[in-house]
Amino acid sequence: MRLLRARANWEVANPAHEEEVTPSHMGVGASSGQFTSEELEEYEAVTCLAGSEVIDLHGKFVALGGVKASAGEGADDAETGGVPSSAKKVPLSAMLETEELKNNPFGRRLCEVFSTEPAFSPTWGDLAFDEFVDMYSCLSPRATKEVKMQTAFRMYDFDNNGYLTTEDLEWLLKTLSTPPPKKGKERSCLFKPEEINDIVERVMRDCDVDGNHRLSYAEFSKVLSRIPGFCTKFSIPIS
Ligand SMILES: [Ca+2]
Repeated sequence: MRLLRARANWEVANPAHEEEVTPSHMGVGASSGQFTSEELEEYEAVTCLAGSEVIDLHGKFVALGGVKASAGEGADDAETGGVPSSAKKVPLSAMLETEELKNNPFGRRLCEVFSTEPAFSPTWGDLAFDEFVDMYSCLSPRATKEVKMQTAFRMYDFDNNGYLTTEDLEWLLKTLSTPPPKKGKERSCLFKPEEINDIVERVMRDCDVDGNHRLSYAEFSKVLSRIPGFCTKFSIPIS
C-alpha cells in the first residue's frame, strides 16, 4: 500500500512523530465492495480515520473522477510511475472545485504537499486514492496536534528544503493576505512589500531561537503549540 510507505518515510525523517491509533473497524468489511476487510484495517492503522470514513472518502474520490487501485493490485509498475494501470488520480483542478478547498487560499499547496507527482510538472497536485485519504486524515478533527503541525510545516515550506526561510514566510503572508479573485478585478496583496518584510523580520526575531535566520520544525512547532485553537482551525471534516 502506497500510503503505508509514504507515511513510513515521513516518520523516518521526523522521529518525533508518534501516532496512537486504535483500529475501530465497526461494522465495515466484506459489504464495503471496493475494500477487503484487511485493506480497511490497514487504512485504520495508518490513518486516524474509521473504515466507514475511508468508504465515504472513496465515494468522494470516484465522484471527482478518480479510480482507486483494485485490492491486491501491485503498486510498483515502473511503466506507470508506480501507479497501477487501472488507477486514476483526481486532478488538482477537480480538487480545487470541492467545497472545502475552493475558498481555501492554501488549497493548491495542500494538494501539492500530498501529491507524489513531480514538483512543477503539469500534474503536480493530482492525488491518488492513498494520497487523497492521507490528506483528509491529516486534516481530520481527530488527527493529533503533532500530525497537524507537521502538515502545516510541509505546506509553508514552499521550497521544500526542510526549513521556513524568510522567502517561505513572505510567500505565506502574501498567500494569506491576497483575497480570492473577483470578476474583472486583479488579485492584489493587502500588505505592501515593506509591511511584509517587517512582519517576517518580527517573526524571525521572536521564533528563530538559534539565530540562523530560518525556522526548523522544532522552532516552528514551539510557536504553533502556543496558538490557541490551532487544531480546530487546521481541520477539514469529511463531508
Ligand atoms: Ca523552506
